[in-house]
Amino acid sequence: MASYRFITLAIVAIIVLPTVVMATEYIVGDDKGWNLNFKSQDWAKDKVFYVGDTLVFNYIVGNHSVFKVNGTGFNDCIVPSPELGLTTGNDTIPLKAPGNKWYICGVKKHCADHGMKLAITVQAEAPAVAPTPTKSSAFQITSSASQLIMAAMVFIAMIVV
Ligand SMILES: *[C@@H]1O[C@H](CO)[C@@H](O)[C@H](O)[C@H]1NC(C)=O
Ligand SMILES: *[C@@H]1O[C@H](CO)[C@@H](O)[C@H](O)[C@H]1NC(C)=O
Ligand SMILES: *[C@@H]1O[C@H](CO)[C@@H](O)[C@H](O)[C@H]1NC(C)=O
Ligand SMILES: [Cu+2]
Repeated sequence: MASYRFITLAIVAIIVLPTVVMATEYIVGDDKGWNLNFKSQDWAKDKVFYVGDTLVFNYIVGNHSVFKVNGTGFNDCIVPSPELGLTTGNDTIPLKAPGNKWYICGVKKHCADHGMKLAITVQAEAPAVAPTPTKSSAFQITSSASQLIMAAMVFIAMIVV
């Protein structure tokens, strides 16, 4: 009975986990955090951001801040009014919509003089099963149908257990 329950949980995990694991939390600047001489291009270049991911800006409270701006604000380092800024030192920003996003530091001339600016492009939601160009739509239908059948089997198994 116990092992049956374990198998059921394992099957649930196999179905559910891939969609959960896809959401990534990105620490901006990694170990160095959101700091002077942040190398925006270096940090972002190998990353693909998807809707559902989050950005975390880590820094010493008071030393920096985070403002979401538009492309003009990014290029010209235009800091919006202070109440629009994030200042907790651990600012978590969920990426809710696809498109270009721009963030700058609002402290002194950190944006203009120290490169404290970040531009990223957020892609639409990451597919649970990575699509390949060769996959036919028929296969995709088959694949989602088999997922449905598996989900139904798990549901039945759980009732039985
Ligand atoms: C934070 O700001 C304070 C005051 O300006 C400064 O003394 C300190 O060195 C800064 N810390 C870091 C890690 O930059
Ligand atoms: C960018 O943001 C600034 C300040 O919020 C605003 O005045 C300006 O019109 C915006 N520019 C564009 C192209 O949206
Ligand atoms: C930063 O915030 C996240 C949630 O927004 C939390 O999980 C995490 O523990 C916080 N880290 C610190 C160092 O406060
Ligand atoms: Cu700063």
